[in-house]
Amino acid sequence: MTYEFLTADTIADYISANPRLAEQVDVGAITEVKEVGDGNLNLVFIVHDAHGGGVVLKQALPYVRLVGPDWPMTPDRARHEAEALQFHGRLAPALVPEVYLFDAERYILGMEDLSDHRVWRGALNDGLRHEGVAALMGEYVAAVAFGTSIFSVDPEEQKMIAARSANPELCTITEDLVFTEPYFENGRNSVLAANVKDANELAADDVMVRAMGNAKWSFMTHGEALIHADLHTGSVMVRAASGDEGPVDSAKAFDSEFAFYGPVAFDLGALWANYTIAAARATALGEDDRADWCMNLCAETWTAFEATFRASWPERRDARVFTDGFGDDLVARWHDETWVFAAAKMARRIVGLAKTKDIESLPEELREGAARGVLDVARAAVRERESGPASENYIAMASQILRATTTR
Ligand code: SR1
Ligand code: MG
Repeated sequence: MTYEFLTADTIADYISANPRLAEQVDVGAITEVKEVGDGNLNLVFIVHDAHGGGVVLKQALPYVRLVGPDWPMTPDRARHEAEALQFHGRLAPALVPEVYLFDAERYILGMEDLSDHRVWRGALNDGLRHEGVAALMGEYVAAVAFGTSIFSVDPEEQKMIAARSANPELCTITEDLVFTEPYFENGRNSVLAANVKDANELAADDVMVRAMGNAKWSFMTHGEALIHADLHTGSVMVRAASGDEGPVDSAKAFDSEFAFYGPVAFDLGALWANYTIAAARATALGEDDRADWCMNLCAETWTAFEATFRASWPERRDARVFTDGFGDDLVARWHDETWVFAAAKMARRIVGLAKTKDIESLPEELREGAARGVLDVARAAVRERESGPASENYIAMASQILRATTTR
């Protein structure tokens, strides 16, 4: 597959040739072209002009950037991202970046410049508290759950959209890296020597492996909604209303190239997992108060998700068998699945490929306990959800484990 890759030198010409982009940036007054792709897959450029204009250009490479050309990967993922952002943007315009252009020949997405925002994971790692983001992400997941599913879309049309949204290669990454490889080594796992025993115990945990079988089955077969499918804290941009932290006036989910029709709780579990990982970092650093704040994000996301979904429920297209009782069952099922998807997402970020800066940037002596804590929370989550699935139970359980395993 050959197509021309963007470079800092060719960006101005590319913008000039695309009127929708040229509306955002004055090409005659460009002051800065920065390559900022710190994800695992793509090239990302931010372009600024002297008048305060800006645009982001993201180009999918035909391989996984993290690994290189030895791992080929369809650049059609850029179309999935564009189409998901556009659909989600119609449902929750404030909660995703605006898309200006999708170039199907060069797999380039032109979108809103969010330079006045920052990536939430980075802010969390700097010890900052952005208030309200977790609730906004709960609202986003609920808007997607309701608005892209058969509760809002004509069922025949929904099937056509789901077919177009099938994203097999990206789903394979998740099926392998999230659900399988932490338990069946494929040459991509790694941990500190001090955590080898923890990783071996995880892989030998029959209860965990069985839970991962159930979760993977759900991921591979439950086409409930056009989910984001990679909704970690590195896929969220945040902007404080004033200063560096505090209440936010904007939060946006981006990087939705993994989007496909999948289980709603997968996105909720991804958020919970990454809140827990942020809490593990705070605990390791001796910041117990901030760890509690991070863990409480789980409740904020869930509460907002449930309230938003329930508020939409009376508007569903067909209430005949999708009764209020069914709606209650669905919400309860999603809460239960959130625990298990969170467990899957935590374990993979400790043991498998594509780890998190939250844990990896800790000094080794602290990283040992934080990694162990996250793995122990994952193994406890798949067991303890059966004893009472309230978010508060998860928070209490995880906080206690993270404190008990710290090596500070
Ligand atoms: C090979 S891609 C590795 C990971 O990066 C993305 O953010 C997804 O989480 C994926 O699993
Ligand atoms: Mg990503």
